[in-house]
Amino acid sequence: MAAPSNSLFFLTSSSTLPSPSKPTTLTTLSNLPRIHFPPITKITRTSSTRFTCSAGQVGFFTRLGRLIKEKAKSDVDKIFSGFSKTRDNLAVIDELLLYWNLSETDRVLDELEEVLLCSDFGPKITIKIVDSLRDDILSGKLKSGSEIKDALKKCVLDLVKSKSKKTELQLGFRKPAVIMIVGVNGGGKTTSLGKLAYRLKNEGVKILMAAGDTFRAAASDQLEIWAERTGSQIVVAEGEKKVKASSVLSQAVKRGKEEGFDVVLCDTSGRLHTNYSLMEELIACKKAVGKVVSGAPNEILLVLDGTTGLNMLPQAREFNEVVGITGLILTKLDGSARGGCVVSVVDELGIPVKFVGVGEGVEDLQPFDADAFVDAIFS
Ligand SMILES: Nc1nc2c(ncn2[C@@H]2O[C@H](COP(=O)(O)OP(=O)(O)O)[C@@H](O)[C@H]2O)c(=O)[nH]1
Ligand SMILES: [Mg+2]
Repeated sequence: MAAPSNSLFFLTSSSTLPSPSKPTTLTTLSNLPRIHFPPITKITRTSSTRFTCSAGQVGFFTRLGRLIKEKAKSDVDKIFSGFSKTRDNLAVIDELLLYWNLSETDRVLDELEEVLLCSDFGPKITIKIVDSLRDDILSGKLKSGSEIKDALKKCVLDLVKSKSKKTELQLGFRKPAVIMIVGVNGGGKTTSLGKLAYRLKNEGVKILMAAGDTFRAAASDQLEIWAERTGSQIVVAEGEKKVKASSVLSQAVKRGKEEGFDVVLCDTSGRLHTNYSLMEELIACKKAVGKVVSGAPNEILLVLDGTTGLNMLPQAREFNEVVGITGLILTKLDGSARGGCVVSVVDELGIPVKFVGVGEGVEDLQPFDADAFVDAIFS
């Protein structure tokens, strides 16, 4: 059943406010009363990096995806500091290899194995890496500690790159592009959506947010804060009656289409991946947006909490089976010494990591770049 038309609000919280003292008006989807919205903090943008968009531009989304990824290269410092705990953990490898000599190959490789396991590279990847190093050492290809270290880095890089192609956002060619963010509760969906909005806004993209987490009462308030922070507009469910998440998303995408938004960012509710009704809801959401814009959602990004290490694997498999995941966002890697899970998750699932969350700040969602990642974890 469709949601009652008076239960959806379209909040205007854009940075185009005439003056911060004026209350922001609320545009409704129907004949709703006007409410006031607090003044919006303006987000400053550097005009030199702004990506201007005009309707009908050929390859708009392709260029946007590439641009966002290219920016990752200039943000290596963020990646570097974000992975500091993993790097500290892996620094033991340098000590191990400092006084390297051939007669101690077995002991050193055993210790290397332990270090990689502690950083959540996972048993499969760890064995793959260690076996490959052992072969090259015994065949005389690797003769020094520094050669072994370089081979280790190359091995990890090859693993990530071979399974994680298309790390740019794939947004199709129809406006609005629709991105659905899914994952278990507390993983960082809403925060990542907010940070992604910030990144896209900085490129001049017109964003509409959809508060699709209708399960938790406070969820849309949290998203509204992100809408204010990023000067985005948002569609939320309001009122006493429970509104279906799929209705909110479908209304938002309709609105996005009618009003020429470039991207609709859809938040969804989280619960455990084993929760049947959550999975049903996500399937309904996916169908609902696809009915409004053919090919939508263009991206279904699964948010995985990096601190859960290898426990994220069964979660990821379940979500992927049910809704088909197009990319991963690994969050909270700043707080975790287990950055190796990036490698195991990519290897196990063959789904590209598109972004990594390395902090709670608005700029702490970084496009994933395999080279920067390997340099950051093995300094
Ligand atoms: N340190 C850190 N905290 C994060 C990151 N991403 C999200 N969080 C925090 O994780 C908590 C849950 O995030 P939230 O977006 O509400 O998760 P959701 O339930 O999946 O929507 C919040 O306190 C966020 O600030 C990250 O990359 N690093
Ligand atoms: Mg949330």
